[in-house]
Amino acid sequence: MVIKTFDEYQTAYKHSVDDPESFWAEIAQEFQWRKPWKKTLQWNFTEPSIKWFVGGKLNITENCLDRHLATRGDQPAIIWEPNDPHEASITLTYRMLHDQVCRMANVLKRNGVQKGDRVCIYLPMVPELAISVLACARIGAIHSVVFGGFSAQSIADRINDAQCKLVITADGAYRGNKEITLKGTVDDALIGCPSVQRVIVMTRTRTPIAMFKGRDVWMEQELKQVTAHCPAEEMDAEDILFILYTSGSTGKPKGVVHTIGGYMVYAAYTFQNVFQYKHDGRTGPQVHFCTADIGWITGHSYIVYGPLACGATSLLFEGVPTWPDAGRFWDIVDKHAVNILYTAPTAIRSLMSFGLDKVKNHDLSSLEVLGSVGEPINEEAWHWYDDHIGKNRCPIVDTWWQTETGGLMISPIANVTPLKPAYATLPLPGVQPILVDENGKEIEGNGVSGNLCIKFPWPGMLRTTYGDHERCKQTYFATYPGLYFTGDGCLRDEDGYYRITGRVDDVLNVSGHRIGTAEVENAINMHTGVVESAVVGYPHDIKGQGIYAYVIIDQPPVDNDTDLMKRDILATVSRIIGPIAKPDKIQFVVGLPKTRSGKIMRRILRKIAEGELGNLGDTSTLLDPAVVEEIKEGVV
Ligand code: 6R9
Repeated sequence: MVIKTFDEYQTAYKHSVDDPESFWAEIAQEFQWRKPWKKTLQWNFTEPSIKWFVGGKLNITENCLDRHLATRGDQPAIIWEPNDPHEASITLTYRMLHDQVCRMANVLKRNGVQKGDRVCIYLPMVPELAISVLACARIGAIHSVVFGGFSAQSIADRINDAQCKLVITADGAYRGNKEITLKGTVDDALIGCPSVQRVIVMTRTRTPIAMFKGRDVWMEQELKQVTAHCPAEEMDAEDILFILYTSGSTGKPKGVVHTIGGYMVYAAYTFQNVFQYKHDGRTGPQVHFCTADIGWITGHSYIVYGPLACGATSLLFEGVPTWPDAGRFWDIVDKHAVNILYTAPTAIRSLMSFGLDKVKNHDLSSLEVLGSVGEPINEEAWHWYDDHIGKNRCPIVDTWWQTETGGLMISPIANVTPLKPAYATLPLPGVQPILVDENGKEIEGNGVSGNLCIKFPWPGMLRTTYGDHERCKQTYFATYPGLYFTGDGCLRDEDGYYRITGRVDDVLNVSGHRIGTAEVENAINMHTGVVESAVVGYPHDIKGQGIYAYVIIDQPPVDNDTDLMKRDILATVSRIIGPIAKPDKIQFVVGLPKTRSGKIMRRILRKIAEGELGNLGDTSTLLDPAVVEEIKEGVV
């Protein structure tokens, strides 16, 4: 399944388009199935209904763990680097990881979790997070990991949507010089979550927390009660592996559903090929360091499932890139002889701003492949990454994909695909992109741009949105009938290379995090005294996009303290969604530019936020063009 040359890529790509079923069947055969599948693919994009490896039976943890024991039981599976560089790092071999996953799986069973039950995981980036995820998969429970930066309200919404029975959390988390409460936040969330019967709590920060009798148990004590023997549950290829919530242009975040067989094959295939992972690297099995949090899809696919399905060594880092100083990533690369570094443009831009001093004095010679994900990478950041981190000898794979796609979609293959800075380059085998205009008409040829859609299923794609299939259909398959719509704009240059230009819907990408403008507006509108708000993105040097909020209030703030009121609004957004959704700028306005039919003209607000005051385009259809002048005067 490994592509080694550009010719092989072209051959594989052609095969994957001419005969997708035989292409993916060949790859899937390399995994361990309890029962073979009867039909490779059944699909339509209308309902939509997508099934891969129909009738096949397997357990993904047998593929990620058991399968490797004979050949690489003593090889590191996970290397954990703690937040504090003075705390010892931990290495878990495949044998140790297998043992711990089985124990945790038995703890889940002991606490009433059965096949098909949903488990919410709200943990810091510690080995127990990966172990908990795999423990769910071991017994056929469905995990829903919630990123540690989300608020109690966001946790509650996600728990209720999926009707989770159990929550796994920790007393607290370390992030840089901060200590964050997790259990307290979960306690707040659970006031409104009747489905939760049990909370398993691990100790990380040893901060005092409430433990409620009959509901809360200590992970450490539970683990003492079980053995390391836990046979894997036999699962159907199309059983749900996990739910992961993500923001869209409307309403609350939706639970993207991935199923076991297709997701596994796709995560592993893309991992192996794009990063060209080597078991026989210069110093043994390569060390793969993906800096994402497991709370996002990147962590699911390229810290946990992809690397482990391939028997790789995956590094899991608890902390942040800028603590104790902005050299932390380089310190980790040096310390653990990292070979593959996969991070986000926002991290690169942030580290760039600290200058080269923090890069010097670190030996980065172990690096062989660099990756980028989460948002478009600008050329300046691309070159800095190439020059100063890769020393012009490591290919950069700019990987475009989404929570919904499960794995990488448009990306170079390291040392195979000729690169072009800031381009995600070419579709991977099995991926059939198509650009369409506003009316859904295909834009053919090269040197064109349009809305990016995918016209044929790939094994890692989402199957539904949890509990609301109609929403899945409307969001992804109704805009352009017969196509999966990504929400991204894209250009295809004269060489047929793809460059993703950013979202064309009302989704923001702030430091690589997806945030819906409607979500932020709803949170702002919950604040006392706010009448209405409109949120748009604007270019931000480090974050990629910043959040600009225009807010109408019903009366002057108490004591006329507008600054305090802005901070109160930020506190409200933090409470409702989490700190990651806090606007960077708030402007109080007396009105919003609306059309006669009452629609906010975001185009104008976007231009103003971008500072393009002289170039607002046609404002004649506005109900009250005077508000625009007023807004322009009050720009922050
Ligand atoms: C994996 C992940 C998905 C959105 C996607 C797009 C943006 C991701 C990108 C990229 C340009 C890249 N995006 N990778 N844009 N170049 N290499 O990030 O998933 O959190 O669901 O975000 O991120 O806009 O639609 P997710």
